[in-house]
Amino acid sequence: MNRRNFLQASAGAMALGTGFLGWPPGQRVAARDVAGRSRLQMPARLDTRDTGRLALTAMSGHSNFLGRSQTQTTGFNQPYLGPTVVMREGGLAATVRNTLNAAVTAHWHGLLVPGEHDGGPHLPIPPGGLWDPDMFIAQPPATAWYHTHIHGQTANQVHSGLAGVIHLTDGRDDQRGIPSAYGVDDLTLVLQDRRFNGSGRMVYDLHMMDIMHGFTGDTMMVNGQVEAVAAVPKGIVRLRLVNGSNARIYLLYFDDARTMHLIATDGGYLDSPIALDKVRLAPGERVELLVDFSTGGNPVLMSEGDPNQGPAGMMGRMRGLIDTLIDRSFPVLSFSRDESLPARIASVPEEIGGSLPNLEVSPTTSRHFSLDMSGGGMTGRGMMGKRGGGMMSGLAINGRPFDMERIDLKIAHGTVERWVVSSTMLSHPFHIHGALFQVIAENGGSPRPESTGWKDTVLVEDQTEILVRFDMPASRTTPFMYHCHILEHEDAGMMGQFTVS
Ligand SMILES: [Cu+2]
Repeated sequence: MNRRNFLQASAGAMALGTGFLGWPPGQRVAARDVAGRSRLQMPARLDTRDTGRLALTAMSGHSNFLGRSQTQTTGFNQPYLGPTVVMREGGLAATVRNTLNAAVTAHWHGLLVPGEHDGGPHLPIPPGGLWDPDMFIAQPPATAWYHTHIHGQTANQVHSGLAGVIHLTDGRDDQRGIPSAYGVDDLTLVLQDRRFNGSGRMVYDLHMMDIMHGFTGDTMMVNGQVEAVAAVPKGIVRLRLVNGSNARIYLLYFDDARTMHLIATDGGYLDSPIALDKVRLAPGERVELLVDFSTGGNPVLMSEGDPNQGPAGMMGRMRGLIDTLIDRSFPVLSFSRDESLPARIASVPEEIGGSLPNLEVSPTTSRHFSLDMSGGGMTGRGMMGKRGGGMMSGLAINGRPFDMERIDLKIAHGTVERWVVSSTMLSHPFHIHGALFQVIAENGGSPRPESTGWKDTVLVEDQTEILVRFDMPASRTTPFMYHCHILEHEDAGMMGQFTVS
């Protein structure tokens, strides 16, 4: 098949498979038409700073996402998703109860805590059970999140709603000159894409291609709301974006091309803002952006299509060509400027004062990680193997699918290691528990702006080189994980575990 034929064949396939290949025209939101749509709500806010205590309960409930029918969902302290937990440095006594009829965990994604407090797959909370880690938080301010992490069940449990956001703060944002009024000029935005059936019920129905490519939907939700409009003051607004999708990779931009000033990545603040036209956000990653809404109309935050989806995703380098043929972009969130909201901050500060990683101090050990989709891909024998529920046993790291009983690495406490992570076929967001890292190189070049700060998750397109600092201990009984944050890939075996001692 020559290139011309391939493009024609792909275009045909993409036009047919709108469910995951394109964005149905009916889903498009007119840029200026925000009247009559509901206002975006923030998650409830749970402030632990005075009490030093955090109480979460995993529960089931019903959610009516499209206003037509109920979906049975799960959440922490509410029917879907969980509260935004505000915390500061110091002691935090957490209590997590599970009222569901399946085991769950509470993994603190982005918090630097020991393995026994990490909430990984070795810390299941049984139905009716309780987990009460007595934690100590000591790290710079950051937007982190929490979600369930039962091996083999993470994808469907997170999809069902077991996730929430964490604001780790030092109370000094006024001095930094950045917005901090929750839900006014400091917006928390959990991005998730979902599918709905004909009666308006949210469905998680995995087909083989969903495991291969990761599950994506054709309907965008922000904080569990469909087509809501975010009201913003006519000034500088801080957007804390969390990619809580199972698999979708966003490339975000405003429809009127307004600048996004990147001020924080996974691990916290940058030293100074970076002005960007587009921001990429892979599953598990967080960014904080400052956006100036003092001028212009009611802009729409847009995303380009997911590079991993459809035939284009399998063809790697051909993606760009496909995107020139088919516009796969879609609206993520509409904004409406509201004169009644106080615009407290009028300009983007020149400095934020965060610390950039500098780990280039002759690391002791180099390791290579290959994120494998072995077995010959779509036609290979790995696809329908006997393990992993009969699907996709070919997903592995360095040829080995995840095994709860096997410790893959033993890492010396307090060291810095050089990890080289490579992907073939698809791009994979690589997450490490219990550590922050510095991205040294991406695809043979300098890291992209979104990768310049402290990170705990990075999208590996081809090859990514990172320096990782291991400051938190983890024992054999509660090791840390490293894995692909496409949740279907993680569940299917693209994960490993390590001790730090
Ligand atoms: Cu993956």
